[in-house]
Amino acid sequence: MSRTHKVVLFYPPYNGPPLGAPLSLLCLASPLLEAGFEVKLVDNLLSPDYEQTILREASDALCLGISVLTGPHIGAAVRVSRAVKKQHPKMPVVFGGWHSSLATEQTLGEPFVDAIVRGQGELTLVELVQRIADGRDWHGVRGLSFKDGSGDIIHEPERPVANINELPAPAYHLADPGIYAAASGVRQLAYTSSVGCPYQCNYCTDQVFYKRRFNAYRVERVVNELAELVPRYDIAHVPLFDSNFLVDRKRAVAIAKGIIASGIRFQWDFQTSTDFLSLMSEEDVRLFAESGVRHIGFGTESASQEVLALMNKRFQHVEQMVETARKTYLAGIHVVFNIILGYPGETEAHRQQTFRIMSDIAKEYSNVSFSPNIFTPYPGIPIWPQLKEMGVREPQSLEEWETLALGTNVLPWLRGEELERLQRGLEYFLLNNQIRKVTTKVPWLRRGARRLLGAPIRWRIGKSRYSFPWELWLSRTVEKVVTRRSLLTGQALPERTQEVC
Ligand code: B12
Ligand code: SF4
Repeated sequence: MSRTHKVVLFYPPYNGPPLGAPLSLLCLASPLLEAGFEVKLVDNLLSPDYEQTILREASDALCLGISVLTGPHIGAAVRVSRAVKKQHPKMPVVFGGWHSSLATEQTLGEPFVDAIVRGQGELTLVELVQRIADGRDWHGVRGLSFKDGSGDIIHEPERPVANINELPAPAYHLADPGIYAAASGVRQLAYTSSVGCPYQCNYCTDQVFYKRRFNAYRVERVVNELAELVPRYDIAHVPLFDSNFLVDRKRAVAIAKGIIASGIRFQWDFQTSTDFLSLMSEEDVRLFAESGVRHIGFGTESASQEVLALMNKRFQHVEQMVETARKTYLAGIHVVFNIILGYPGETEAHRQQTFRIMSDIAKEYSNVSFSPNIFTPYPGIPIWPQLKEMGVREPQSLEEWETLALGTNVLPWLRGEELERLQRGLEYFLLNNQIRKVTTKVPWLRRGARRLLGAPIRWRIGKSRYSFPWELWLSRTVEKVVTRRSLLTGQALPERTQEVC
């Protein structure tokens, strides 16, 4: 039996906006605290010298747990694990989270990783830590993969996904929202009201973790927790991390009504699919706005029904995108349609169709913005077998996955001229939407500028003619001048240059 009770949990730095304290670690901390362990949370925002902090804290800890997403997380996770192993060779290093759960064998092949908690981590980690504290071996811990004494890799059977209502609330008290506010400028608190999505999109791994089961907190729990947390930490904004918030529309509306009835005011946002929102009444969508929803993200991905079928997104139709745009417009909610470009099987004609239809939607409904990305295959996505047949090389080591940033082009069908045409088309699509947004805000510019700039751009997109791109050169020059002026004067950039489009 060990005399120490401390567990160190580390959230590595990533590329992206600070979204509040890492929810994964706060969820993992709660059952550990309930079981009597002490938890030291290390996040680079709270501890910029995270490596030194971890080395110091690890000297009297039971184990180090690290949360790992594919991409930049991996670099710091590897560096810190190596340093810990060098200084404290007996200290178990446990990886968890999406990347290690989806590329378990490869990750565990690294000498500095002792165990991986696969999937939902709360119950598995507490059982493992208990075993470490008691000096017992790790065989039989469901959901765990580990190296035994002889270095063999053991995969214990899966642990069934727990009903999240039976799990304790995240340990928000471990992370001061004030420090995150200093980094992001907003007092925000990340919250998950559900996990799991019933769909099986071919590029998404939600199904691997949560088995297509929508597993959600009851309405009262969500409303009571938010009504307690928001004033306690003086929170202005709550981003929901649910995979698809509107799977149970009745529950979602009841949450909005509960928030209104609580009298607590804050902004919140969520992500979902257009098939669900388009089925809601205008009145219910307005209720979201009234309860504080300012923004909703949608994985629309393409406006070509053929590409949507290739993605196994047959549940989604263009009419639903239009209906979603209309209802959110009436409610005054800003929406972002994510777009995936370069998906295997997508042709230039499909792409043009997407640009055209999406532009038409944004023309009609000014609350719509777009976030386009080039298809990036992450570990464990269902389409990997076909991708390999098409010549996509799967990264062969943990560190190779680190450089797989979003949009990195590793797609054999999207090279050279084809890729250049895609990028040009995308730039024109974004420029067209930016012009529309700017000219809508300045009425006297509206007709003239749209005719002068918008018409040739629409022609180019429609015909896929991208030679001598003078409009792009002009826009880049304007952007440079505005950015330079902002750097010189310290004035904030105008909204339009910061937006995606
Ligand atoms: C919020 C979020 C982010 C945020 C997280 C920031 C923050 N401060 O929390 C940021 C911006 C970093 C992010 C980035 C990316 N993300 Co993201 N993200 C999410 C999202 C919406 C929620 C994650 C979350 O907090 N969930 C709630 C917590 C409680 O769950 P959890 O994190 O899964 O943690 C549980 C388990 O994983 C496990 N666990 C996690 N860590 C650990 C550690 C240990 C030691 C143990 C034992 C267990 C364990 O236990 C936890 C409790 O059950 C998920 C989708 C989803 N619904 O989960 C996608 C998701 C995780 N992201 C995804 C992707 C694709 C990305 C990006 C690669 C995409 C991109 N835009 O570049 C980047 C990668 C990082 C980068 N670019 O630097 C994929 C997974 C990809 C992958 N293979 O890693 C997901 C699943 C979306 C999807 N359906 O495809 N993301
Ligand atoms: S709808 Fe979204 S969360 Fe659900 S499977 Fe598709 S991409 Fe994943």
